[in-house]
Amino acid sequence: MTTTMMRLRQHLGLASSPAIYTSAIARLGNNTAHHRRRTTRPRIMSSSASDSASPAAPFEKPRAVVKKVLAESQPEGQGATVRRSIGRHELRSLDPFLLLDEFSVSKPAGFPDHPHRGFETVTYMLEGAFTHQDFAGHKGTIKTGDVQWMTAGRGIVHSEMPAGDGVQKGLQLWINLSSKDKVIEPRYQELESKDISRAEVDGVEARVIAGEALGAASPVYTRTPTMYVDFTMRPGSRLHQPVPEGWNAFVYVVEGDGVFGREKAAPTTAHHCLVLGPGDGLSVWNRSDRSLRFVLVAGKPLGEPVVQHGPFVMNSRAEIQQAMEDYYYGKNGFERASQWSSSA
Ligand code: FJE
Ligand code: FE
Repeated sequence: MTTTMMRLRQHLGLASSPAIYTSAIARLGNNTAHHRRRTTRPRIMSSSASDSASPAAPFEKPRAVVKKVLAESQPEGQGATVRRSIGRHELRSLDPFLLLDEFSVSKPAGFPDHPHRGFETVTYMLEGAFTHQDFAGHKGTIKTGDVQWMTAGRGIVHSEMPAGDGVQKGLQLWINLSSKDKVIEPRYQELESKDISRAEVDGVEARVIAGEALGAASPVYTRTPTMYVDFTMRPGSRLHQPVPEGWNAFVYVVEGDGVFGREKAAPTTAHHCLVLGPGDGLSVWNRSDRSLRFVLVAGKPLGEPVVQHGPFVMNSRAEIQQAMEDYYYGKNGFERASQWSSSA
């Protein structure tokens, strides 16, 4: 069977093996959601964990946790395991976010050749290394603490495979693109760990992947306005972090346990995703005796219809049909797809 044939069969759900695309479509499902447009009033406020003169939270409208979801492990890719939070049944999508996977992968498992169109993937390595290769010759390895911000735009075909021995861990976030950005040329923004802006205030460390926190700012350009911060809080510390009003926001706990939103709330442990309600900032307390590590992610909702078919995310069924056809025939951004296969 030719590669193109296999591709079509896979997309139609006819593939025998390897079945990465079929499983993607089956698991990620067809997700049609209509979102109301909202007005957004992003605000940049000065922020400091030492801002503790007043016992009350320094926000007019502190954000509370409105939903808590445990990211349970599930198979994905080829022999890989992910803990999916955003994108799972209970948390279909949180405009503009489509998916958050905490992946944990050892060779020879991984995510072999697959396409993307219409959104961005942000891969943040927590432990170990991953090698990516795409159909345009872009190749690299990201290691612990590094970030790859990939704007798939009109089309990318790539592989993402573990590079080291043992378990390689990280987070992969999918951010939707607005209709006008779904057809742009693909682009990468890569940050090595040492180049990620960081700040430390009163026992709270922030690594800023996008946006700003504790006075540190990220150089990443976010086409869909996004804030993404990795916080580590020492025992006994607290944090008051502004989050732009009108943006959808969530927390994913990586390690330890913490109290989020309300001082009297029950602590949340690792692998839980917390959806935050409306407001202008988030307060967090670490009352445990070990470090708390979590990511805080917020984004300006696009307010556009979302039609998802596995690794293609567009605004309508017709556009999904077009994406599958383009991928199959190698058109409109997928020209190199038919010739290429990764060396991994
Ligand atoms: C996949 C489409 C995909 N979660 N976490 C379909 F894009 C993928 C995929 C990933 C992925 C990759 C990494 Cl490095 C981390 C991920 C899904 O590549 F697995 C399917 N089935
Ligand atoms: Fe991918």
